[in-house]
Amino acid sequence: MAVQTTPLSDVMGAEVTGIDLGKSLDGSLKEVINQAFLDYKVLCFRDQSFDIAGFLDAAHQFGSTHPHVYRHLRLDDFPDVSVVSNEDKDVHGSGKKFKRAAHFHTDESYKAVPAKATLLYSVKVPDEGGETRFVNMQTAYETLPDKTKQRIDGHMAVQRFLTSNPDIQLATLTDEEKAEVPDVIHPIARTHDETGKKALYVNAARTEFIVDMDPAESKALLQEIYDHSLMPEFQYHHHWRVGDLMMWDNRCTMHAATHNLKPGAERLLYRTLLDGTKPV
Ligand SMILES: O=C(O)CCC(=O)C(=O)O
Ligand SMILES: [Fe+2]
Repeated sequence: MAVQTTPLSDVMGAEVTGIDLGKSLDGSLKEVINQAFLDYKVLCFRDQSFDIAGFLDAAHQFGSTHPHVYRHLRLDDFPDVSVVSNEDKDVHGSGKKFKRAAHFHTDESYKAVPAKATLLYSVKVPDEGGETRFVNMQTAYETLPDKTKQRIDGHMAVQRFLTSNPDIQLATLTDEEKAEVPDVIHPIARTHDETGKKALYVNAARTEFIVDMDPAESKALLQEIYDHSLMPEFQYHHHWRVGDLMMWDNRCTMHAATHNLKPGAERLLYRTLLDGTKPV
Protein backbone atom coordinates (compact mmCIF):
# COMPACT_ATOMS: atom_id res chain seq x y z
CA MET A 1 0.00 0.00 0.00
CA ALA A 2 1.29 3.47 -0.84
CA VAL A 3 2.05 5.86 1.99
CA GLN A 4 -0.60 8.55 2.27
CA THR A 5 -0.58 11.72 4.34
CA THR A 6 -3.98 13.31 4.99
CA PRO A 7 -4.49 16.48 7.06
CA LEU A 8 -6.45 15.96 10.27
CA SER A 9 -7.51 19.59 10.53
CA ASP A 10 -6.86 23.01 9.02
CA VAL A 11 -4.73 23.95 12.02
CA MET A 12 -2.22 21.15 12.22
CA GLY A 13 -1.85 17.38 12.28
CA ALA A 14 -1.92 14.72 9.59
CA GLU A 15 -2.63 11.03 9.56
CA VAL A 16 -0.20 8.73 7.84
CA THR A 17 -1.52 5.47 6.44
CA GLY A 18 0.02 2.67 4.40
CA ILE A 19 3.09 2.42 6.58
CA ASP A 20 4.21 -0.21 9.09
CA LEU A 21 6.67 1.33 11.55
CA GLY A 22 7.52 -2.19 12.70
CA LYS A 23 9.48 -2.52 9.48
CA SER A 24 12.66 -0.64 8.71
CA LEU A 25 12.05 2.62 6.80
CA ASP A 26 14.44 3.49 3.99
CA GLY A 27 16.15 6.88 3.83
CA SER A 28 13.83 8.44 1.27
CA LEU A 29 10.72 7.43 3.22
CA LYS A 30 12.26 8.87 6.39
CA GLU A 31 12.77 12.14 4.54
CA VAL A 32 9.15 12.19 3.37
CA ILE A 33 7.98 11.55 6.93
CA ASN A 34 10.26 14.21 8.40
CA GLN A 35 8.98 16.77 5.89
CA ALA A 36 5.39 15.87 6.83
CA PHE A 37 6.36 16.16 10.49
CA LEU A 38 7.74 19.66 9.93
CA ASP A 39 4.71 20.68 7.85
CA TYR A 40 2.00 19.24 10.11
CA LYS A 41 3.75 19.22 13.54
CA VAL A 42 1.67 16.26 14.73
CA LEU A 43 1.62 12.97 12.85
CA CYS A 44 -0.73 10.10 13.54
CA PHE A 45 0.47 6.76 12.13
CA ARG A 46 -2.68 4.64 12.01
CA ASP A 47 -3.05 0.90 12.54
CA GLN A 48 0.31 0.18 14.16
CA SER A 49 0.80 -2.99 16.15
CA PHE A 50 3.66 -3.16 18.65
CA ASP A 51 4.66 -4.68 21.92
CA ILE A 52 6.80 -2.40 24.10
CA ALA A 53 10.08 -3.46 22.47
CA GLY A 54 8.58 -2.93 19.02
CA PHE A 55 7.31 0.51 20.02
CA LEU A 56 10.81 1.54 21.10
CA ASP A 57 12.35 0.12 17.91
CA ALA A 58 9.83 2.16 15.90
CA ALA A 59 10.77 5.31 17.85
CA HIS A 60 14.45 4.71 17.16
CA GLN A 61 13.75 5.01 13.43
CA PHE A 62 13.20 8.72 14.14
CA GLY A 63 16.03 9.37 16.60
CA SER A 64 17.57 8.49 19.93
CA THR A 65 15.33 8.33 23.00
CA HIS A 66 15.67 9.10 26.69
CA PRO A 67 13.70 8.29 29.85
CA HIS A 68 11.20 10.32 31.87
CA VAL A 69 12.49 12.24 34.88
CA TYR A 70 10.09 10.29 37.12
CA ARG A 71 11.85 7.00 37.89
CA HIS A 72 8.56 5.35 38.83
CA LEU A 73 7.24 5.85 35.31
CA ARG A 74 10.18 4.06 33.67
CA LEU A 75 9.53 0.46 32.69
CA ASP A 76 12.08 -1.92 34.23
CA ASP A 77 13.07 -3.60 30.96
CA PHE A 78 12.70 -0.49 28.79
CA PRO A 79 13.53 2.60 30.87
CA ASP A 80 13.04 4.94 27.89
CA VAL A 81 9.39 3.88 27.76
CA SER A 82 6.72 4.92 30.23
CA VAL A 83 3.05 4.12 30.42
CA VAL A 84 0.33 6.77 30.37
CA SER A 85 -2.80 5.47 32.04
CA ASN A 86 -5.97 6.80 33.61
CA GLU A 87 -4.89 4.73 36.64
CA ASP A 88 -1.80 6.94 37.25
CA LYS A 89 -1.09 7.47 40.95
CA ASP A 90 1.23 9.73 42.92
CA VAL A 91 3.44 6.90 44.22
CA HIS A 92 5.73 9.01 46.43
CA GLY A 93 3.03 11.39 47.64
CA SER A 94 -0.58 10.77 48.67
CA GLY A 95 -0.87 7.53 46.66
CA LYS A 96 -4.07 8.90 45.14
CA LYS A 97 -4.97 8.84 41.45
CA PHE A 98 -4.31 12.19 39.86
CA LYS A 99 -4.91 14.01 36.63
CA ARG A 100 -1.65 13.92 34.75
CA ALA A 101 -0.91 16.40 31.95
CA ALA A 102 -4.29 18.10 32.33
CA HIS A 103 -2.86 21.54 31.54
CA PHE A 104 -1.39 22.68 28.26
CA HIS A 105 2.37 22.25 28.20
CA THR A 106 5.23 21.25 25.97
CA ASP A 107 7.18 18.25 27.15
CA GLU A 108 10.36 18.92 29.10
CA SER A 109 10.43 22.71 28.69
CA TYR A 110 11.90 22.51 32.23
CA LYS A 111 15.06 20.85 30.85
CA ALA A 112 18.12 22.62 29.43
CA VAL A 113 17.83 20.38 26.36
CA PRO A 114 14.19 19.33 26.05
CA ALA A 115 12.77 16.48 23.97
CA LYS A 116 12.33 17.31 20.29
CA ALA A 117 9.32 15.05 19.97
CA THR A 118 7.10 12.77 22.01
CA LEU A 119 5.75 9.47 20.73
CA LEU A 120 2.56 8.11 22.23
CA TYR A 121 1.07 4.80 21.11
CA SER A 122 -2.45 3.74 22.05
CA VAL A 123 -3.00 0.26 23.45
CA LYS A 124 -6.40 0.91 25.04
CA VAL A 125 -8.60 3.93 24.34
CA PRO A 126 -12.14 4.75 25.39
CA ASP A 127 -14.98 4.94 22.84
CA GLU A 128 -15.62 8.48 24.00
CA GLY A 129 -13.37 11.13 25.54
CA GLY A 130 -9.69 10.87 26.43
CA GLU A 131 -8.67 13.20 23.61
CA THR A 132 -5.22 14.74 23.43
CA ARG A 133 -5.53 18.44 22.60
CA PHE A 134 -2.79 20.17 20.63
CA VAL A 135 -1.97 23.83 20.04
CA ASN A 136 -0.04 25.14 17.04
CA MET A 137 2.39 27.52 18.75
CA GLN A 138 3.93 28.66 15.46
CA THR A 139 0.60 29.99 14.22
CA ALA A 140 -0.07 31.39 17.69
CA TYR A 141 3.21 33.32 17.49
CA GLU A 142 2.69 34.49 13.91
CA THR A 143 -0.78 35.88 14.68
CA LEU A 144 0.29 37.94 17.71
CA PRO A 145 0.04 41.70 17.30
CA ASP A 146 3.38 43.18 16.14
CA LYS A 147 3.62 45.15 19.38
CA THR A 148 3.45 41.95 21.44
CA LYS A 149 6.04 40.26 19.21
CA GLN A 150 8.37 43.19 19.84
CA ARG A 151 7.87 42.82 23.60
CA ILE A 152 8.67 39.11 23.38
CA ASP A 153 11.57 38.98 20.97
CA GLY A 154 14.90 38.43 22.67
CA HIS A 155 13.28 37.83 26.07
CA MET A 156 13.78 34.73 28.16
CA ALA A 157 11.59 33.03 30.74
CA VAL A 158 12.27 30.73 33.68
CA GLN A 159 10.91 27.18 33.28
CA ARG A 160 10.42 25.21 36.48
CA PHE A 161 9.43 21.58 36.95
CA LEU A 162 7.95 22.22 40.40
CA THR A 163 5.75 25.03 39.21
CA SER A 164 4.28 27.55 41.62
CA ASN A 165 0.97 27.30 39.72
CA PRO A 166 -1.44 25.80 42.30
CA ASP A 167 -3.71 24.39 39.56
CA ILE A 168 -1.09 21.92 38.36
CA GLN A 169 -1.15 18.44 39.91
CA LEU A 170 2.31 16.89 39.94
CA ALA A 171 3.61 13.69 41.46
CA THR A 172 6.21 14.29 44.18
CA LEU A 173 9.86 14.21 43.07
CA THR A 174 12.50 12.16 44.87
CA ASP A 175 15.74 13.96 45.81
CA GLU A 176 17.53 12.27 42.90
CA GLU A 177 14.85 13.47 40.47
CA LYS A 178 14.81 16.97 41.96
CA ALA A 179 18.56 17.29 41.43
CA GLU A 180 18.02 16.57 37.74
CA VAL A 181 15.60 19.45 37.12
CA PRO A 182 17.01 22.77 38.31
CA ASP A 183 15.33 25.88 36.90
CA VAL A 184 16.28 26.64 33.30
CA ILE A 185 15.89 29.72 31.11
CA HIS A 186 14.56 29.54 27.56
CA PRO A 187 13.45 32.13 24.97
CA ILE A 188 9.75 33.05 25.10
CA ALA A 189 9.65 32.42 21.36
CA ARG A 190 12.07 29.74 20.14
CA THR A 191 13.36 29.38 16.61
CA HIS A 192 12.82 25.90 15.17
CA ASP A 193 16.18 24.32 14.40
CA GLU A 194 14.88 22.70 11.18
CA THR A 195 12.33 25.15 9.76
CA GLY A 196 13.78 28.41 11.12
CA LYS A 197 10.24 29.45 12.14
CA LYS A 198 9.48 31.02 15.50
CA ALA A 199 6.99 29.50 17.94
CA LEU A 200 5.82 30.50 21.41
CA TYR A 201 7.62 28.48 24.06
CA VAL A 202 5.88 29.39 27.32
CA ASN A 203 3.11 27.55 29.12
CA ALA A 204 1.22 28.06 32.38
CA ALA A 205 2.24 24.62 33.62
CA ARG A 206 5.99 25.36 33.77
CA THR A 207 6.81 28.98 33.01
CA GLU A 208 7.41 31.01 36.17
CA PHE A 209 8.28 34.51 35.01
CA ILE A 210 10.03 36.54 32.35
CA VAL A 211 13.64 37.36 33.16
CA ASP A 212 14.56 41.03 33.68
CA MET A 213 10.95 42.22 33.67
CA ASP A 214 8.89 43.80 36.40
CA PRO A 215 6.89 40.91 38.00
CA ALA A 216 3.49 42.51 37.33
CA GLU A 217 4.40 43.17 33.71
CA SER A 218 5.76 39.64 33.32
CA LYS A 219 2.54 38.18 34.72
CA ALA A 220 0.37 40.30 32.45
CA LEU A 221 2.41 39.54 29.33
CA LEU A 222 2.43 35.79 30.01
CA GLN A 223 -1.34 35.88 30.56
CA GLU A 224 -1.80 37.75 27.28
CA ILE A 225 0.27 35.08 25.51
CA TYR A 226 -1.68 32.22 27.14
CA ASP A 227 -5.06 33.77 26.33
CA HIS A 228 -3.99 34.20 22.73
CA SER A 229 -2.39 30.78 22.24
CA LEU A 230 -5.30 28.89 23.78
CA MET A 231 -7.84 30.23 21.29
CA PRO A 232 -9.76 27.36 19.65
CA GLU A 233 -8.56 28.28 16.15
CA PHE A 234 -5.03 27.16 17.04
CA GLN A 235 -6.12 23.78 18.39
CA TYR A 236 -6.50 20.26 17.07
CA HIS A 237 -8.15 17.65 19.32
CA HIS A 238 -7.13 14.08 18.62
CA HIS A 239 -9.73 11.36 19.17
CA TRP A 240 -7.68 8.21 19.60
CA ARG A 241 -8.14 4.90 17.85
CA VAL A 242 -6.37 1.77 19.05
CA GLY A 243 -3.09 1.43 17.13
CA ASP A 244 -2.48 5.16 16.64
CA LEU A 245 1.12 6.20 17.06
CA MET A 246 1.18 9.96 17.57
CA MET A 247 4.43 11.85 17.18
CA TRP A 248 4.38 15.56 18.00
CA ASP A 249 6.92 18.32 17.68
CA ASN A 250 7.59 19.83 21.11
CA ARG A 251 9.48 22.73 19.51
CA CYS A 252 6.34 24.34 18.13
CA THR A 253 3.29 22.80 19.84
CA MET A 254 1.64 22.41 23.22
CA HIS A 255 -0.66 19.60 24.28
CA ALA A 256 -2.91 18.52 27.14
CA ALA A 257 -4.70 15.35 28.15
CA THR A 258 -8.48 15.47 28.58
CA HIS A 259 -9.73 13.86 31.77
CA ASN A 260 -13.29 13.18 30.72
CA LEU A 261 -13.47 9.38 30.76
CA LYS A 262 -16.73 7.66 31.66
CA PRO A 263 -16.60 5.50 34.82
CA GLY A 264 -14.98 2.15 34.02
CA ALA A 265 -13.42 3.34 30.76
CA GLU A 266 -9.75 2.53 30.25
CA ARG A 267 -6.96 4.39 28.53
CA LEU A 268 -3.42 3.04 28.20
CA LEU A 269 -0.61 4.34 26.02
CA TYR A 270 3.14 3.79 25.69
CA ARG A 271 5.28 6.87 25.61
CA THR A 272 8.85 7.82 24.79
CA LEU A 273 10.81 11.02 24.09
CA LEU A 274 13.18 11.82 21.22
CA ASP A 275 16.35 13.74 22.06
CA GLY A 276 16.27 17.39 21.04
CA THR A 277 18.42 20.51 20.95
CA LYS A 278 18.75 23.53 23.23
CA PRO A 279 16.03 26.10 22.45
CA VAL A 280 17.36 29.29 20.85
O1 LIG B 1 -2.43 11.61 27.93
C1 LIG B 1 -2.36 12.46 27.05
O2 LIG B 1 -3.27 12.68 26.25
C2 LIG B 1 -1.12 13.33 26.93
C3 LIG B 1 -0.10 12.99 27.97
C4 LIG B 1 1.11 13.86 27.86
O3 LIG B 1 1.08 15.04 28.11
C5 LIG B 1 2.35 13.27 27.38
O4 LIG B 1 2.39 12.06 27.14
O5 LIG B 1 3.33 14.02 27.24
FE1 LIG C 1 2.99 15.96 27.81
